Amino acid sequence: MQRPEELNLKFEIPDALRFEEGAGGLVRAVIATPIASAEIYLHGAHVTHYVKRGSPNILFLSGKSQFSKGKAIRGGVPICFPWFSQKKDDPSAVFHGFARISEWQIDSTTRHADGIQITFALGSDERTRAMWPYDFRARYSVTVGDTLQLALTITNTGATGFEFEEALHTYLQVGDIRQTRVDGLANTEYLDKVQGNRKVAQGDLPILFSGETDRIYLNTLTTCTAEDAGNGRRIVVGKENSDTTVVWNPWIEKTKTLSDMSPDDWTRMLCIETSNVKEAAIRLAPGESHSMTAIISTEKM
Ligand code: TA6
Repeated sequence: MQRPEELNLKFEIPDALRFEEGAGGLVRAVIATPIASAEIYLHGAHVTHYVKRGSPNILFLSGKSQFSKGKAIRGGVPICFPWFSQKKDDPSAVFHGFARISEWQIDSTTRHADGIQITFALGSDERTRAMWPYDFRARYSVTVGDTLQLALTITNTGATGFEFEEALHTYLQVGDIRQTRVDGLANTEYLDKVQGNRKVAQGDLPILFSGETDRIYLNTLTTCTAEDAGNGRRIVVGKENSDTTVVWNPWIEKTKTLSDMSPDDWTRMLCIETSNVKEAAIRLAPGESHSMTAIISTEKM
């Protein structure tokens, strides 16, 4: 396990980025600049905080989240890879893939034009091959500034082609989901998990929330905007090289089944997930790479 003192010797950026022990004794990078601050755990390369000076937290993080090996952190931006939801050929496999419960290595830290950038690395090994029999290298760059830029790059380092799914499962913090609407997905179709994955047309309407909402929007490259009336702001989720967007709020009953969420947490969170899932899964031949990016920002309403 990488220790903070060793990481600081190699990667600290004075007055901007350092490593420390965080919740559960897990190691995290702490970024603090005049514009924004963030926290990213090596466990899952998991962004748990992104706050712009003078604004409420942009990411939701459950006060009951676990911070332990083998468990996903509840909130922030979990990385779903190399499959989304249940693994097609093995329903007993870890939900949303193994990336979010793996310890990533630090690849680099730099002052970038758009902010402070930290890059994480995860590669295949015996452990991953036992779950997914392919060789890969993943790089995940997090850039913290006026926007939060998240770029996940997967490279096929093996001798055979493979197909993977991916999602940046972003939990946004909203004042009240019942006063929140999402624009940007009009006139698309989605698979509605609440209706047995039936394909449904969104029509020319924004998304409003009045019950459990769990939808995979298909063939959409658009930027989504969550109008967070409760906080008097818009949260904008732009993306590159992503063909699907997942929208999720568990509402009352589903939240009761989640031991790492408080019963009323559903009112404060909304997932808008930059992804390539289902038919948008990515196929890579040996040596090929693919990058998917999410860009998260806020505007005053
Ligand atoms: O992204 C939506 C979803 O697939 C939901 O169906 C729900 O399962 C959610 O992910 C959370 O999954 P998790 O494994 O983090 O509890």
